[in-house]
Amino acid sequence: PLKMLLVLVLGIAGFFTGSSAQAQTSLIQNAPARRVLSLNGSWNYIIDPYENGFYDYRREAFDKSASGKGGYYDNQKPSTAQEPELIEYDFDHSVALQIPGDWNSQDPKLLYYEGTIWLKKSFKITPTAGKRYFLYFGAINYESHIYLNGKKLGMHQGGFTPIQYEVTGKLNSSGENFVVVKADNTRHLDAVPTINTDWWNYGGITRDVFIAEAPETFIVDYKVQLAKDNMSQLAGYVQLDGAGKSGQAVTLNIAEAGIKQTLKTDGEGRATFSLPAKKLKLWSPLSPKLYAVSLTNGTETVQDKIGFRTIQTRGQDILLNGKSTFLRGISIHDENPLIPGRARGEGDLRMLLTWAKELGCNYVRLAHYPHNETMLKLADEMGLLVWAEVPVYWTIAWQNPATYQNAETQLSDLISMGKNRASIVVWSVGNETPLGAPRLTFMTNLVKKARALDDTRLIAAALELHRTPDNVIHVDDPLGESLDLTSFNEYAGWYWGGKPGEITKYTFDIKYNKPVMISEFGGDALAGYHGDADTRWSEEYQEALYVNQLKMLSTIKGLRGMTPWILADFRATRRQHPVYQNGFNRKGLISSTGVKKKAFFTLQEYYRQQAAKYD
Ligand code: GCB
Repeated sequence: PLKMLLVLVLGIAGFFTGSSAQAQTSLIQNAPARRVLSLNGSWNYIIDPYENGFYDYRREAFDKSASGKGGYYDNQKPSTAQEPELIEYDFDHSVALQIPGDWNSQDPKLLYYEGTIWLKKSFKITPTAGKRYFLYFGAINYESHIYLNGKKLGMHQGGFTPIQYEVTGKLNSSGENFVVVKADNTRHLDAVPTINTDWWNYGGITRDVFIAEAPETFIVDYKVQLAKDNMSQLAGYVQLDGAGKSGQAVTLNIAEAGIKQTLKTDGEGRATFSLPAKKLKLWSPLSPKLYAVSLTNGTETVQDKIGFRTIQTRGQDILLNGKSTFLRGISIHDENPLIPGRARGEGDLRMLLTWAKELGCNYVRLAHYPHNETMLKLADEMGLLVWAEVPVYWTIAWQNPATYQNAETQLSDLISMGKNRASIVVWSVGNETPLGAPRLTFMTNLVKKARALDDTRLIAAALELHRTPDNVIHVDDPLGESLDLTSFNEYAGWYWGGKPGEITKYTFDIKYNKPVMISEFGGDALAGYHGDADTRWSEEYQEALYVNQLKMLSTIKGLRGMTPWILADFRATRRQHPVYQNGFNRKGLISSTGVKKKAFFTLQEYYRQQAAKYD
């Protein structure tokens, strides 16, 4: 009975935290590459801190009332009758936000806003009989209620993963349609992330929005990758959705590799495959070879560009395509420091990765939450390995089953979105989570989930360390047992350990015989502020910190990579120093005006040497 109760509780929790009440088609693989109508652009908005557009004056939700009407999602207009109704909002005469884009960076009065904003977009589409339609949002932070033509599609929680609703039969055949989103970025103790983070709580529709069209039975999902640790075997599956999904022929074609195979779906609409692929040119940062891959199901063809590589560990080595490698990385937030605000699309994202390439990187840590799907594709194209992460950050509500379910859903959606990207080599299940039994259970379950969903990549988490008076840094978090890498954040010379010149006295005691990857180190510097190596906030201090960190870290035998914190300055409310910070975490190697600080060149030189050794 206890077990049954647990199942029930988890079931209910899933119901409340999941995408929506309606049964969901799994996320459409490579959705942006389907036949789409973009809904990017101007969206009219209404700021609604009291949620007047959602609750009536007795605080009953309009969308739970018998008629389901009364909320702003009705997008009502005054009638032309003699005595028009009172309507106290009007989207069409309201100002607009540009989507994709957070609201904080588009209107000064919204910089610190946390709460509800309603967004509305009218659009024309004439649905074709026999086609299916899906409304797709790359991300909305944090909780969203989505309505099409006044009818609710669902509710979603989680600010960094795609949201998708089938709208077949719900589009007006007249062609005139509107979608209304209630986006609410209020922070909650039991949410993922929780109320306390070191990044800005950007709200709104921060990634692309579109309607995707598909045939009645269509290719909803696929995985085309190398088999685990096998450089000459392709393995994966194709999944159809729709009434005709079973017993269908689907053709996988990788013309350049001479691969053409017709697969037959089973009763569940799934065809798994395992094929020899002898002469593939493997993907690597030095040679980011992508193959045009197409999947054809009747009249439907889905195209992708996919790279093939293996990643594994052997003792303390990280093997990329069987060869030992050193991960020359940098941590990155999904933020364009020049706006400053969430990166809004390919241009912003390409700028960030171009900076990483200039630094000499072959690797990036996309912290601390899932980044834009476009970012993952650019990493494939530009030749950068990726650490991808979920926002299980600091003090999560470890004991709350709904919180776990939420984290697991975000992890599953991330893996679903990224599984065909050769660039992604690490799934990270969290960052700097405090030791304790409930946390260990929570995190271990996420590790198991990640492995069950994808056994071809490495699993990691950014751990913490502790020190003893003999100047030894110990890394022995029990979670490390189940991870493939030993990764930890280490802030000697900034939060502890004295001045940069003093930190080389530390030595390391690392429990696990696994590759060591320093997931963070660094310190703030205000670009253009100069002093000596002991003057905190100066470029010289940060430079000395990097010089001595690299010296200290080189004593770690199993050191196989690092992602210092961080590529560029970013907004953070914790960073209040009025002279040096001004609401920015200044640990960037590049300033919020795009200027490279001295430490950029220190790390660049070190990476030049590492590349000479390993590449
Ligand atoms: C950390 C966190 C990161 C912070 C950074 C800092 O350990 O993982 O999110 O921004 O330190 O600057 O303190």
